[in-house]
This record gives sequence, structure tokens and C-alpha cells, in this order.
Amino acid sequence: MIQPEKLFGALKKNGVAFFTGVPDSLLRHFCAFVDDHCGIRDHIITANEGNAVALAVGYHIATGKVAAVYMQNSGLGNTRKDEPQHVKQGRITPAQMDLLEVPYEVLSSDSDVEQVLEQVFQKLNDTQAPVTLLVRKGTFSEYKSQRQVQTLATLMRKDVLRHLLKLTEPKDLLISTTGKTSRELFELRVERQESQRDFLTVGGMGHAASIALGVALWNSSRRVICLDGDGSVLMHMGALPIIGSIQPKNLVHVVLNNAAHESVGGQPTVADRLDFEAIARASGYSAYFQAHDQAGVEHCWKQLKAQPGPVFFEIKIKKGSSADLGRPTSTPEQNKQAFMQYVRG
Ligand SMILES: Cc1ncc(C[n+]2csc(CCOP(=O)(O)OP(=O)(O)O)c2C)c(N)n1
Repeated sequence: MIQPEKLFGALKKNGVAFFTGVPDSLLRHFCAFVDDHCGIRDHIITANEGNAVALAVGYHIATGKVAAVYMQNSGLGNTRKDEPQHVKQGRITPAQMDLLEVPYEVLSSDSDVEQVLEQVFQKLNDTQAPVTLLVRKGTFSEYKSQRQVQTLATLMRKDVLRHLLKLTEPKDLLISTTGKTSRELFELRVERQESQRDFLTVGGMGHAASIALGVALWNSSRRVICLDGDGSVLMHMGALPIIGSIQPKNLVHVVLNNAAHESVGGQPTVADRLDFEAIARASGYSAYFQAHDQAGVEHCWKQLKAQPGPVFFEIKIKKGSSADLGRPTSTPEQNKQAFMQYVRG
């Protein structure tokens, strides 16, 4: 295994002083180390991977220096739905690099970091263009983030989801975002001994709201509830004014705000400083509600049920989830079929 500080140190030695990207579970230890060891302007977690590349371009053209951009390989596509555990994306990534004519080196747990980076920087100097460092699963040893977050929130995501499932009606249609929200929702349906019926957005981070918009428009007699995360909303925030302009009366957009990318290691988002109410209203949502505890969730739900949508419901939550959280035992294809059957039923 490679200690995150080893790669960080080797990049620094090669002149990299600026880091940007979107975190990922395979890179979590490296991302946490970078976050703890960079100043506020030397490491910026962007809303999506395209922003990170653009920011690095800005840095390069302003300074002439090289920046490091990190992302998971699905970030390369950003619009494509991925298979579970990223099997397909992992398999095709080297070929994708070849197609894009981007040279790459591979880093794995037994690599000699200095040697691999020597190759990377040689290619970079030869081509004067980006070079990719493909990091294999299990490359980094553990690094625990030192960052502490203050919050008034009392509930964890799964508590809120459990509660929301009690408040929703059986014919409501649920669309859940990428990461642990979908994993927990799947587990809760099992816990409640109910059939799977929710659309779990596996991959396609940031697109749950647009999927929900599509479902809402063509199922106007049923309430559609999008269970979103703050990182996901930020990633494709452009979806909000589109929802606002179309005004789906049956759409409730729930954002579980833990101000973090909790699913991939808890790296911070900027959502602790965001005024989602102003954003929702300016985007054309017809109402905004906020809760940070169980009584608040219940109280808001009663009111928003009577309110024509699109409704934005921000629920402040604490970071955290169970260490033995599983993954859906059915395939995305099976989940999609179950959802489609539920829509028709
Ligand atoms: C395009 C893309 N980039 C990065 C990821 C990795 N990823 C999966 S879940 C997640 C965090 C989602 O954060 P948020 O929506 O706030 O939900 P939370 O994990 O906090 O519940 C990230 C970064 C991804 N799946 N797709």
C-alpha cells in the first residue's frame, strides 16, 4: 500500500502546488490528506469534474505551473450511467485514455511512486499537455481526516429516510441520489418488508433531480419525491432553474444536507454556507421548507403536502452511516424494471 503522503510529497517535489477535484471513495485517503495539508486556496473541491479541469486550466495559464486534478473515472464521462462497482468504467478507462490521446501511467499498491511520477512528468514535459495517473483500487493506506464540522443537526441520513418513508404515501414515486442515500433506501425497503420500487440513481451523480422531473411530468397524478444530497445538487445545479421554469406541481425535491460528500469519505462541500432557500426561490420553486430534527421534518411534511410544487425541502443532517451498510442486492436493471412496474401499477 502507498501512504497518501508519499504521492502528495512526490507531486509537490515535481512542482505541483495546486490541487482540485471531486472526491471519490477509492481516493478518499489521498483526498483527506490533501485537504488537511493544503491552504484554502491550494486545494479546491469543485462542484463537478469539468469545473476542476477548468480551474486547473485557469491556474496553469495564470502561473505557468502544473495542477493536479483528481476524480473518479466516472467523472470523465459525468453524464454516463455506470454499472455497479464501476466495473464497466474501470474496464474501459485505459482505452478511453487511448481514444482521447491522453498518455497515462498506472499507480497500484506496489508501485514505486517516485518512479511512476518521473514517467508522468516526463510525458507531461514532452507533450506539454495533461497526463493521467490511473489509480487502482486499494492503492492507498488509510488516512483519517482531521477536519471537524460543527452542526446543529441531530439526525443521520438513514433516520431521516426511515422517517420520510413513514410520511410518504404508498403511491408516491421516489427517486434517490447516488451513494449511500440509495443504499440506505434499499435497506429500508427490506427492513419494512416492502418490495423494491424506488429509482436508485446508481452513478449519474447530480442527475436525480432531472430524472425526477422527467418522471413527474409524465406521472402528473402521482407525487414524485427526489431524495437528493447537497454534493449532488451542487454538481448539476443548473437543473434547479429548469425545474423552476417547468413548474411540476407534483414534485418534492428533498435535499439531505450534511455539507459533505459523506458517501465517499466525508470531504466538505460548501453547502454549510449556502442559502438554499434563496437559490430555490430564485430558481422558481414555489415553496421552500427546512428542518433539522424529527419534529421539524414531520411539521414541514404536513405543510408541504398541501402545497403545489415544485417544493424544495432542505433537511440538515449529521454526517455518518452504519459501518456495515450494504449495497443493493438486485441489479440496476432489476431496480429499473421494479420502478417501471410500480409506476404502471
Ligand atoms: C461524476 C461523479 N463524480 C464523483 C462520484 C463519486 N461520488 C459518489 S457519491 C458522492 C458524494 C455525494 O455527496 P452528496 O450528494 O452530498 O451525498 P452524501 O454522500 O453526503 O449522502 C461522490 C463524490 C460519482 N459517483 N460521480
